[in-house]
Amino acid sequence: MFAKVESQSNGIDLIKIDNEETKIVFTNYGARIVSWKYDDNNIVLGNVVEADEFYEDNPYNFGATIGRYGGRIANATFELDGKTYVLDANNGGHNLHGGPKGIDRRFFEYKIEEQVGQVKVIFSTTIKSEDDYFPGDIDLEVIHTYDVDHKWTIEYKAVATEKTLFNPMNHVYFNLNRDNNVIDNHSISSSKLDMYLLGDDNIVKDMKPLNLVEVFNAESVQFKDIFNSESPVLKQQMTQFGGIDHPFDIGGQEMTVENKHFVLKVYTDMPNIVIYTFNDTAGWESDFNIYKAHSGFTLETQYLPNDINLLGNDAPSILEANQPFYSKTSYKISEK
Ligand code: G6D
Repeated sequence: MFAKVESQSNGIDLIKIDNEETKIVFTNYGARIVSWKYDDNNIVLGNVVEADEFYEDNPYNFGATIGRYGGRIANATFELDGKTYVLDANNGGHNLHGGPKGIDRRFFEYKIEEQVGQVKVIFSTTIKSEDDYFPGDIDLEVIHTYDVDHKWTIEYKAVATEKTLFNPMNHVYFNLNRDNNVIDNHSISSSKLDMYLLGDDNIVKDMKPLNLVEVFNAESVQFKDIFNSESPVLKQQMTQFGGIDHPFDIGGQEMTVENKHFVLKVYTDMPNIVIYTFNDTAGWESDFNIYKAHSGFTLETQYLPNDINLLGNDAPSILEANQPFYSKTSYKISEK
């Protein structure tokens, strides 16, 4: 395995890692994954940056590191230790993806370590309170590791100067279809498939998720079964949001997504996974926008979005000052 770096004229570096039948590309712009290929099959979306041209500022956050808080914070406000914090509202009235100055659009420092059987790219940056209005600054390392087993691992290491919220994630979109057709034929399985329902504006309604294993009486569920379900609750949610944009409790640390060609395993120490089936693809006027609804799906490992307003002092995203934060998620691709 080896890595090579290609620098573009605009400050974007492409870090290309070759592992024979699979190849993966990261960039310093948003510490993103840019491309992941199994032979000539694209596993992830958004690889237009492969050409030596500006990475179009797309609203979908392809492959970007998102933070300091990945999901929505309702009404862009929260209370911590009796103090109210008001954030930028960049999604309706809500704060999404860490706000307009989230880390997805910044250039990270990085170094590459080539080790036996794996390559590590260690990205680092500092998130400043003055940029996003959360309390405290955070020193952050995002470590992307690719190994001989075709496994991509993301580790987050962080320390904050003050008690704050921290809930990072990666916004990669997958599509395992060789023809890149819509992902309706993919199935998901896990020891639990509990789906948190959304109220208006994509905010989690309550702490009572819908058990999909029970709804479908099956441990493996295809996306199209969810999209077309006759269950009144699911039908309402699918009609309102055009597909899945929901947090899941997967009941453990492992989830599988597959189609007839590939198996994608996700391993995470985060309690929730937000699955977004790319429901709204029309909002970006660009020649690069070749996407139709359900062209891909995300597996955003994180704490429950808006946990601070749902759970208050018990919100797991609360990070104490000077306490090291660590989290790890891996995605492993294999051919059937
Ligand atoms: C996130 O949950 C959100 C979606 O609603 C949004 O449209 C997307 O990012 C771009 O997954």
